[in-house]
Amino acid sequence: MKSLIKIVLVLGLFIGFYSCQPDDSTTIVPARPYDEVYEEDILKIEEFLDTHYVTVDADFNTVFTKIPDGGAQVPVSDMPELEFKEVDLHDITYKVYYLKLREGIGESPTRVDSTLVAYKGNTIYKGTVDGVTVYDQSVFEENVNPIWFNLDGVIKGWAEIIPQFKVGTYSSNPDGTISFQDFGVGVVFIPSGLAYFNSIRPGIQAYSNLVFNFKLYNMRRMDHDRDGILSMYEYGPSFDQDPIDTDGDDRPDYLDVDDDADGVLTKTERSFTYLDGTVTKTAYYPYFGALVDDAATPYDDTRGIPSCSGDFTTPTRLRRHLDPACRN
Ligand SMILES: [Ca+2]
Ligand SMILES: [Ca+2]
Ligand SMILES: [Ca+2]
Ligand SMILES: [Ca+2]
Repeated sequence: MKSLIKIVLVLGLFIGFYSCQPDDSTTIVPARPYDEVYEEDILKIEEFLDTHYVTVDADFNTVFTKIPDGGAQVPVSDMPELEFKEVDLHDITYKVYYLKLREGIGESPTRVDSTLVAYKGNTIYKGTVDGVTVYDQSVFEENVNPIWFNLDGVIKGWAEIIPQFKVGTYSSNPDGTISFQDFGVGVVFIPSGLAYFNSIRPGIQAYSNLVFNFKLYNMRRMDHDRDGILSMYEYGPSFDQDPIDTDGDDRPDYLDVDDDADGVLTKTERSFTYLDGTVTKTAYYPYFGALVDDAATPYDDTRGIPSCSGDFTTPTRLRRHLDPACRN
């Protein structure tokens, strides 16, 4: 199904940009052990998935409703769109469930990229009214118009699941609005340990499991340290591990302008000079060389950042900006 959503993009959409940042809390209560809380959280989440069905409208907005006694609705836990990702943190393997309502057709962000997302966040508090179990799905935050988020600055549950989706396409309209099509849409069920845990925030009690319906409209590759190497390449071999820190100064490579601490900026180490006629000019090797040489440039574009020994192509080579042995 092809959905067309028209959205007015206005300046100032950065309002609320940090609203999902975990260090933005107002109050905290004494921390309980993560494993003890997680045991309770995952029970509540799985019970919710077992006892509710979802309706999805034409714009992929979702409503979760408790299945009435004898109801024939399909519980979320039985939907083929339900997937989960295991996330290791706090010496726990968290299970993060998400509904992949539509994957999207474009690129996927990594957890060090920036994303343009519209979302609705609600809690799922379980309680009892007149002896009947109820689930309060209070909405604590909603952005119908998308806003940009750096995935390295949001709660862990987001950073892990948003990259499981892809962006779509977009086009400009004559009236200045932008239409997005075929973007990724999902719902994620985040245990409190991967959200705000013992922090109390507006509309969110301590130890709240959070549910987000999100639409991944667009993304931007980031280069945090502006050394010309995308953060996704500097992060390390796996986003399921901590980022690499070549020189061990507690600043990961993707935030470090001199990754090997040899006193020469990474940006300088990926530069080279070439002759343009009689004029010496400077250019920069990309992390990976181009597949095809561009005949318009006076150098070989298939070369990426070389190793000390002049290997320009082996994908696993130790690139020279990470090898202080190159300098002397
Ligand atoms: Ca960089
Ligand atoms: Ca470092
Ligand atoms: Ca760097
Ligand atoms: Ca260096």
